[in-house]
Amino acid sequence: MSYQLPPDFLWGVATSAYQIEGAAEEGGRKPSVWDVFSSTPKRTINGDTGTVANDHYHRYESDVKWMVELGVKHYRFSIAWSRIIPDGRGKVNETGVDFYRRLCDCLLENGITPHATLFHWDSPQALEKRYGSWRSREMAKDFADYCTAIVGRLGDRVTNWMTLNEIACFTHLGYDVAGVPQMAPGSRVWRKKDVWQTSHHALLAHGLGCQAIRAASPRPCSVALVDNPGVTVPLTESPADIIAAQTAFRTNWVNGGIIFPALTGQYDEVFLQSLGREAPVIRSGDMETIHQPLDAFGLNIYTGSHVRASQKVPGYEYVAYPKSYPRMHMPWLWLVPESIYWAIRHVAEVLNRPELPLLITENGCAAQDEVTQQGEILDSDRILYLRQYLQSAHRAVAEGYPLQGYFLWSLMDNFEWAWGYDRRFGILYNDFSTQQRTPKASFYWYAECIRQNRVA
Ligand code: IFM
Repeated sequence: MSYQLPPDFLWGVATSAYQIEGAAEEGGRKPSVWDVFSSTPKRTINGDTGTVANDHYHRYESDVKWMVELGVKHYRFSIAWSRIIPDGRGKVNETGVDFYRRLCDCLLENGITPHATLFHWDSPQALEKRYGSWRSREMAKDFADYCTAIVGRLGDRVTNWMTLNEIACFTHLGYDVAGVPQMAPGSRVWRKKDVWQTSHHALLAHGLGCQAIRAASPRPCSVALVDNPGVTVPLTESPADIIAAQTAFRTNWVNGGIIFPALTGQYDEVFLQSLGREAPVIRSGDMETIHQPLDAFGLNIYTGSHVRASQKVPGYEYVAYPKSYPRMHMPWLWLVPESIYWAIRHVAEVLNRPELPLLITENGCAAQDEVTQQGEILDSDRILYLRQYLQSAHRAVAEGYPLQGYFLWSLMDNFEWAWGYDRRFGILYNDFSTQQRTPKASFYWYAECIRQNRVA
């Protein structure tokens, strides 16, 4: 099999603002919740923060040169709300907007299309103080106003917009902290209902954000949401295991309360029943606001769970990973390449959205990279991971599912949230003491995929 992809397949790389920009106190930027969280003792490994990160704010031109060398034609990055409206609402900081103007100009001059995510977790701390960020419905309105401000200013350069990245992570992992160490910012809430309320507000922000983007864009544009569903993978591909995986997908992790409302306009019924009194308050009109027409949908896929048919109610069971099951350098990063194919197929068949153009907006892995005496990083483990996931993406395309492109996470090693700089997801190695970037073997392998337009 040659694993050839269609001529118009989008090859990209992805990053996010807080994870690479640094320059936390420059250009009028004010603190985000991640500045405060990461500078609080014991919140991140080694007390790492994104204050300097990859210093991309000052080095974006040379980072774009690396993209040119890679041959990539699409770049997904995020915009920091706290650079654009440092107080969360109110006055726009034009110096912050200018940074993204310069970045986009540099991308466009180099033939690279910008894909901008408007929110990748780093909300202004001022809104945390004012009303507890996502705990309040006000956050959705403030987010939409921020969308209006930035899309109106950058819409002459950017036509591919993504509203929010991974709602479950910045709501459920931030607020649902009863009894477990907090993995992300968010004031502690003890009731599940309050946690579900935060993700409901984020869904509203997505809906209002879509409307704001379309109203503010000076040119026709594409609007997407980016989600990381819990992917159920049939253990065998027997018809019974496939039905089991499809059934389980509805209630796996937070799917029924996030990807379902976004794509169908309703919380999944079985899921809502299982929440019972812990379900969020849904006001009249909310579901219409949330269920906006989309031009694309982004899937961030890293792993999956195996499911098989069972005689017992509910007709399926999860299969635990055996002791020697392969895993990359994160506790949750089991090697389940089929998860890409099944995520795509579940959107088409379980969510009944076979027409919706899809993008893999993130896929990649952390590996224990070592620099050899010759200064090379021979990450054959990362190549093994990426090749198998891309083959699974190819299968989806070959079977006719509307997968349009793939963004590798990540262009370079960066600030991996609570794991700080301890975990490396990049295909460029970053020496954080010198900010020197070095291509890993996976960089050259991915360049070959792009050059040959196939999974090499
Ligand atoms: O680094 C993160 C990213 O910010 C969101 N998706 C998962 C990546 C790896 O954990």
